[in-house]
Amino acid sequence: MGSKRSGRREFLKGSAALAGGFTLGAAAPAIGQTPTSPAMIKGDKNQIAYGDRSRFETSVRIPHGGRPSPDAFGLVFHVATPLQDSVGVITPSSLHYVATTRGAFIPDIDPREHRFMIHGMVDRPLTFTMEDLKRLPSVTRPHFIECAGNRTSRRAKTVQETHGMTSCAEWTGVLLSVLLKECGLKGGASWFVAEGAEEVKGASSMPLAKAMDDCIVAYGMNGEAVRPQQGYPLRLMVPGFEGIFHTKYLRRIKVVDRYYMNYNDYGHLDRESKTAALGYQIGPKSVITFPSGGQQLPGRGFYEISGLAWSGGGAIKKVEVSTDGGRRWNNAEIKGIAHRMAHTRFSYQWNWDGQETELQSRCTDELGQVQPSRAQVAKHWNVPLDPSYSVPGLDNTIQPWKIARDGSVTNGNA
Ligand SMILES: Nc1nc2c(c(=O)[nH]1)N[C@H]1C(S)=C(S)[C@@H](COP(=O)(O)O)O[C@H]1N2
Ligand SMILES: [Mo]
Repeated sequence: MGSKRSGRREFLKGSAALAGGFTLGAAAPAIGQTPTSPAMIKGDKNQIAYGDRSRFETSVRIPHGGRPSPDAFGLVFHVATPLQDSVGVITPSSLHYVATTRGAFIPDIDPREHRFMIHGMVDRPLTFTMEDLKRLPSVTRPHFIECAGNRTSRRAKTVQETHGMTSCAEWTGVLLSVLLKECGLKGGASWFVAEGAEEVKGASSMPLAKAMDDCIVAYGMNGEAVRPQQGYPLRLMVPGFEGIFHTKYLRRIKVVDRYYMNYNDYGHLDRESKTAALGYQIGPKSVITFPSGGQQLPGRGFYEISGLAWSGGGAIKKVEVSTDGGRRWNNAEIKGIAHRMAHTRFSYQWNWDGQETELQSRCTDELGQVQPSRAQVAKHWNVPLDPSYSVPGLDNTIQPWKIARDGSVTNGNA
């Protein structure tokens, strides 16, 4: 496949290998042609007050799993992020995936009225206003969220359909540990229950050790207030835990001494307190976003393969890419800083020879956990290899993308 990592100079020299006949480093306009001036975007008050993207950029979220959102009654169901068009690691707030347990109306909360209470096994139950919270020491950290609904599918055609139920934003707020220390924990306190303000409430049980480690009571997202669909005015961030635990519209945390069965916990991943907590953390996972399903390569030649990797176990340490269906693995380049429990962008320089092949990526996190193949996971759980069988728990298996000779890219699990 000749897909050894090529240096930049070598790549420029070999530009004859580029697809479509374009050349790099020779950007002068053809003789007699000067670049034309574009039409103007007319000044618009609203656009100036709160900016829009170019009308030529049309990437949007789509309903996940085929259920319309909003539905005929205005209920919001799951919608997925267009990862195929993503660059870098931050998902724009307007494209962040949305998941509501059982469908919900997005509550319209006045932040001046909102209260957040911590009670239960504490010395001093406390109620915070948004103003109170904003006076306290804050943290700002990039973190991904991922819904358990992000799983292998034969029907899915694009990376938006296979992996669009994960996004990464920069979150700002107060560490939950700071607030809990302010309340004072009673002896025997070992779990906590977080609850949202809307009808569905999104209540979940979580180990108190996680609360004292890195949970954030977040009011900020990507440089502004958390968006209503993401939990305005306040949400809980539980870095690396499955999406359902990141309680939106956070209004109450009760400190308790055991696992409580809530709406979210009931019938979810695991009903046993001992094993439930072990299933909360998302395993090492990665996916190639370009080239990915539904895209079309214009011809053989050079491509920068690009993708995202993340893990509930901490920072991504290594990403490998295979351009021959998993036979040989090559180290990918990690772009920028690999933050803990955050999407991490990787790339691999590839010369496509025009032959049919399959692309895959796999990552390793700072704990040394390696992303498994579908075959490994099927063997572990003793389920059929056929990807139409769902694996128990969270699914972090390797996603294969098939490249046909005509350059079309399709789901390797189909
Ligand atoms: N209050 C409340 N919190 C909630 C939910 C909800 O329906 N209500 N959905 C959960 C689920 S299933 C997921 S995957 C994440 C999704 O967060 P997002 O919608 O900001 O992407 O929020 C979780 N927190
Ligand atoms: Mo979810």
